Amino acid sequence: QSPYYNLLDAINGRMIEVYYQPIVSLSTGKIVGAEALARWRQSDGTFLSPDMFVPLAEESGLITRLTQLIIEKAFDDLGPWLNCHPEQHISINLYPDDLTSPVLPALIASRLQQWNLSPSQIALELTERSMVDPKSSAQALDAYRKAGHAIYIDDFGTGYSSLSYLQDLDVDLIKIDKSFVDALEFKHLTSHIIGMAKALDLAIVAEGVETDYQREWLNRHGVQYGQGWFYSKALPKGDFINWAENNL
Ligand code: G
Ligand code: G
Ligand code: MN
Ligand code: NA
Repeated sequence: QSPYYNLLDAINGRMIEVYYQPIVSLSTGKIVGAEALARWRQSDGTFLSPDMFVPLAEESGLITRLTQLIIEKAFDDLGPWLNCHPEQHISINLYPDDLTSPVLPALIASRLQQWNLSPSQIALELTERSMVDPKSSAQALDAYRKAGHAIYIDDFGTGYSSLSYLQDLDVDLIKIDKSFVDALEFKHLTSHIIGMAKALDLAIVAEGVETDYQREWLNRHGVQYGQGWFYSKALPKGDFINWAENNL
């Protein structure tokens, strides 16, 4: 069977699972939300990383069905927990094709209503790649923002697009890519990214925080939030709720 049909079967069979990686305040260590991350469990029990199947989903036109499944599972998993914690949010990764789908905003709105949640409890992550053609994204992003969702720019600093989209589009937050957090020789560049975000009044999440040194440096330089193995890996629903309840 071809990889396409394997993926189609996995989506139809709802065999893609969602893990949640906490996003925390760097100054207090307390949880502010989580990112939903797809995991494809194979028949031998191992997980296939999204890097292996999201590109296939994009090329083969399955991405929006995958995103829809992730959104449905995220609400099934964490709807009750989000209802108990109105200040917490979940961020969902969207790809360029997702932005033209009328299905996704309707799905999010109906699930928010079902669980009596605020739109601010769902944030949307877009990679800089989605900003290569800002005009085609602008309408969808505006609609999501008007509906009350925050827009995050994912993998910030690794894209190929001009940064002018930051002026033109209403973005709320940038996620500084892990490569900047990893590499000490990029410190100079990283402090400029932080300065630019501040000038544009954007909040910042640092990705891939693995050490207390990184946490301390980022916090001292004004980065508000972090995500990474220093705090927690992405966790399945039960383990995530457990972690979150201990870090509220
Ligand atoms: O899960 P992992 O840590 O390996 O994530 C790798 C990348 O795959 C993430 O940075 C994210 O951009 C992408 N990714 C993870 N989950 C999803 C998802 O549910 N949908 C989409 N479109 N991309 C995802
Ligand atoms: O594409 P996106 O950056 O949204 O997803 C985050 C990715 O980075 C996930 O695949 C996640 O498993 C991975 N990740 C998150 N935190 C860490 C970390 O501290 N160290 C490493 N090596 N990878 C991480
Ligand atoms: Mn992401
Ligand atoms: Na990222």
